[in-house]
Amino acid sequence: MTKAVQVCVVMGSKSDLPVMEHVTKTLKEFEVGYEVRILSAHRTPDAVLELSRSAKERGIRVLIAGAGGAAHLAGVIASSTTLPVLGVPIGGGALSGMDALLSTVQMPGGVPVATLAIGIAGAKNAALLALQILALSDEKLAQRLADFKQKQAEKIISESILDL
Ligand code: RP5
Repeated sequence: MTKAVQVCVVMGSKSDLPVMEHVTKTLKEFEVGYEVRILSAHRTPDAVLELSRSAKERGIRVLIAGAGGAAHLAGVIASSTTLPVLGVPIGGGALSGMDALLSTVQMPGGVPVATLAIGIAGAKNAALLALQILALSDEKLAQRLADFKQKQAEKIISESILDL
C-alpha cells in the first residue's frame, strides 16, 4: 500500500543530499510517507513559494528545509505556510555552517522556523521532530518513538561500563 505523503523534505541544492539523506533515512525507518524536492530560495524562488503554498492542501503536515550558506530556504517556506517548518543548517563552506545556522535561526518574530543543529545531527533530529509532531495524532507512531528512545537508552547503558 502506498503511504500518504505527510512530510515534505526540501533542500537548496543536490550538494545538500549527503546531509539531508539522513532525514529521509529516518523517516523511512518509521515508515512515514515523504516527498523530496531540490529547490532554492535564491535560484528558484517562485517554485519554492508554489511548493509551500500548496503543501497543506496536498496533505503535507510538516516541512523540513535544509540549506547551506545564506540559508533562506526554511524562512521563505515559513513565510508562506502555517504548517510547521523545521530548518536544517548545512555545514561546510567557508564558515563551517555558522552562516547557515544564523541565517536559518534568526527569523523575525511572527514567522517561526524550528532550527535544528548544523549537519547530520540536525538532519536526524529534524526527522525525529517531524515524527513527534505527527505522533500527536498517531498513537502507533508515538509508541514507535517511545520504543526507539528506550532502545537508544538501553544501548548506551549496555556500553557504559568499560573494562580498560
Ligand atoms: C545553498 O547553497 C544550498 O543549500 C547549498 O548548501 C549551497 C551551495 O549550493 P551549490 O552551489 O552546491 O548548488 O543554497
